[in-house]
Amino acid sequence: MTAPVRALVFDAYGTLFDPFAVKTRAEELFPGNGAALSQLWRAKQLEYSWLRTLMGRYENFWKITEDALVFSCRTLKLSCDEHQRKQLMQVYLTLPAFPEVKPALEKLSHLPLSILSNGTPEMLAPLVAANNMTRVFKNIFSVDTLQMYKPRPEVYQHAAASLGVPKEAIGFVSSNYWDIAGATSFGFRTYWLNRNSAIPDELGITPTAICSNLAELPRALT
Ligand code: LAC
Repeated sequence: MTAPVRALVFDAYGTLFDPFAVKTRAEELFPGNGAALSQLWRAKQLEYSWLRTLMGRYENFWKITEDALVFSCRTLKLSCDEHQRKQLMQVYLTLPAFPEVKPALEKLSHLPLSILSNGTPEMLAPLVAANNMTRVFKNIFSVDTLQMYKPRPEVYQHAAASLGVPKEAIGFVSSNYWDIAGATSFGFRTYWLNRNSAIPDELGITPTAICSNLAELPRALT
């Protein structure tokens, strides 16, 4: 029989908070390009996290997010001055939570809830505060402590060791399949939030359960 989940750890961007909310501001600044910019920006941000981890050349998530924005604007031939860049970066500090997130977390509050994110503490604290969730989370773990990004196993190990709970009793929740793959490979129980009916990557790794959004998680845990 599998042990019950004793703690829950959540990814932040894409799982709790919507990084594509930058699209509105991007569209205001660059009409007709909001969708393309927000998608390329997010894809490059993640690519830079993996590349820098592979090369052993860590820069924090704020820096690589800004670098990814510069690259994306140049690729799309958008002349983005420093003021516009700052405006877009600021949106990252106030991204909205997905609508079902807060009520679902309330239903899960009998368990210790933590965040484990690529974001720096300086990015995550205002984001959680902007969504009135400061008291919801027992811990906010950042990869910045380790200077390497997910899906390195050390990152998931850091959360498990800090919680003092065996990894097989920790439920890890992410909408990012690559993150779910890393957490499953490490040994967490994993819950993939597949909000957009995405196709799972062919990595030979299967999550413990799949939910279409966070509202389904309480049932998936029973
Ligand atoms: C995070 C990103 C990768 O919060 O979604 O870690």
